[in-house]
Amino acid sequence: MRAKSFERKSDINLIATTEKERAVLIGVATRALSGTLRESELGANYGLATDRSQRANALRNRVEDYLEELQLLAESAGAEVVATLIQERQSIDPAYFIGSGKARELAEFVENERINLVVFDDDLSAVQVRNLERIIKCKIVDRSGIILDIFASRARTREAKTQVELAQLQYMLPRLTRQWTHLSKQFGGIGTKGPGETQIETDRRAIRTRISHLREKIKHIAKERKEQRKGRDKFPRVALVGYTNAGKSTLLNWFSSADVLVEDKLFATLDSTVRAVSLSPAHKILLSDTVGFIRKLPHNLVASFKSTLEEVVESDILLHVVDISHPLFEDQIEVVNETLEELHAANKPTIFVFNKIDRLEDRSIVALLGKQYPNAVFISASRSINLGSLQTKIMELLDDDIAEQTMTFSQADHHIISQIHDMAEIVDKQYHGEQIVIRFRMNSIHADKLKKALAKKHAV
Ligand SMILES: Nc1nc2c(ncn2[C@@H]2O[C@H](COP(=O)(O)OP(=O)(O)OP(=O)(O)O)[C@@H](O)[C@H]2O)c(=O)[nH]1
Ligand SMILES: [Mg+2]
Repeated sequence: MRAKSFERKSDINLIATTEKERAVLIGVATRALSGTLRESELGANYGLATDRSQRANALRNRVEDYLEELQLLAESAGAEVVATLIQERQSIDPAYFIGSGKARELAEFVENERINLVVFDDDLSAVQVRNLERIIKCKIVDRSGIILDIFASRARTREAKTQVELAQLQYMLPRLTRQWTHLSKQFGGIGTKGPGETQIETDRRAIRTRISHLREKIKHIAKERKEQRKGRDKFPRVALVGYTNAGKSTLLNWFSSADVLVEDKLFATLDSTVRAVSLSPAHKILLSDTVGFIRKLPHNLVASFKSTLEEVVESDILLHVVDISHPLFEDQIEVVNETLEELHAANKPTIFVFNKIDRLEDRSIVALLGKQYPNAVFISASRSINLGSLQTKIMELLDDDIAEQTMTFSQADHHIISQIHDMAEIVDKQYHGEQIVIRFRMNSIHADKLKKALAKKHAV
C-alpha cells in the first residue's frame, strides 16, 4: 500500500500492526552510494552510461537490502516495523538529512499512522536528530543507536556489559541535548535502554566520570584475560571471524562439541569462546569464536570490545566465515575486512570459509569464487558438508612453512622438550653434558611460540 504523501520518488510499504513500538525505517539512495555499485549488481549487460534506469534500479535494490537488514535489527530491538521508506537524493541534507520538506511529509505520516519510532539506516549528527525531532515529534534513532541497544540487551557477562555501557555513553555524549533528554523521557523504550535511563538526567560531567571509570574497569578485565591466556601460548591460535549470522558459532560447535549459542538472529554471540581442537595428532589448535561484525558497526563499539576481540588480534590464522547465500555477501566480506583493518588484524593468513552452500540454488558461483579467493573452501556447517576439506586446509596452512630448526635446551626445559616431541618431527637429538641439542621440523608459528616460551622461562 502506498501512502499518499510519499508518491513519486519514494514509496512506503505498510507491513504489519501490533502493540509493539511502531517503527518506520528510512534509507536514502544518494549519488555517492550509486558510485559504490558493483558490476554484479548492475547486471551483465550493463553498457556504460547508456542505461540510467538500470543503475537507478540497482541502487534501489542495494538500499532495499540495507533496509532488510535494518528491519532485522529493529525487530531484534523489539520494534514492529510498520513501513519502510526509500528516498532518492543527490546528497544528504546537513540540517535535516532527508530535507525539511520530506521531514514534514514524514511528520504527517507519523501522526496518521501513530508511529513512535523513526529509524534511519545512516548515522545522523546530533543536529540532524534535534532538527528532525522538532518537526517529526517522535523518537529518531539511527543504525548505531539500534545496534547499541541490541548489544545492551544481549550482554550477559561482566565484560560484555561493561564494554557495551562504555560504547553507549560515548555514543550518547555528543547527542545529549536538552531536546533529546526531554524526548527520551517522554518516549522511553528503544534507543534509551541500558545505562541511558539513569544517566540521561545527569550532566555530561557525570557521564565523563562514568566513562573513565568504565575504561579503568575494562583495563582491569583485559589484564585478567591476558593472565588466562598465558598457559595457552604453545598452540597456534585460529580465530573465526565474519559477518553476524554467517555461521561462526555453528562451526566452533562442530569442531569442538562446544555448546555455544547458535541462533538465527543478529549478534547471538557477544563474548569470546576458546576451545582446544585436535585436527590430527600433530595439529592441535586453539579455536576461538567471537562477536560478529556488521555494516556500520559503531567505531566506539569496536574500540570498547577490544579485549573481547583480542582473540582475533592475537590469532595466527583467521577463518573468515561468509554466508554465501546472502545477496550482499561481497559487501559483507568488505565490511569484515574493514573491521579487521580497524583492529590491525587484516594481514594474517586467512582461509575464506564460504558457508551455507546448501542454500545455493545455482552453484556456478563456487567456481568463480574459487578463482577469486585461492584460499577458499565451500561448506555447510549445519549440514556438515565438506568440513573435512576445511580441516585439511587449516592443516596445510599450518604446515605451509615447515622448516628445520635447531635449538639447545637444558635438562630443566623438559616441559618444552616434551612439547617438541608432541608437535614436531625430530630429525636429530644430541646430548652435550647438561645440554640437549635438538634438530626438528616444525611450522614457524609453533616454532615462534616455543622460542618465546623458552626465552620467557630463561628470563625468570
Ligand atoms: N542453511 C544453513 N544454515 C546455517 C549453516 N550454518 C549456520 N546456519 C544457521 O545460521 C544461523 C546463524 O548461525 P550462527 O552459528 O549463530 O552464526 P554466527 O556467525 O555465530 O552469528 P553471530 O553470533 O550472531 O555473529 C543459525 O540459524 C544457524 O543454524 C549452514 O551451513 N546452512
Ligand atoms: Mg555466534
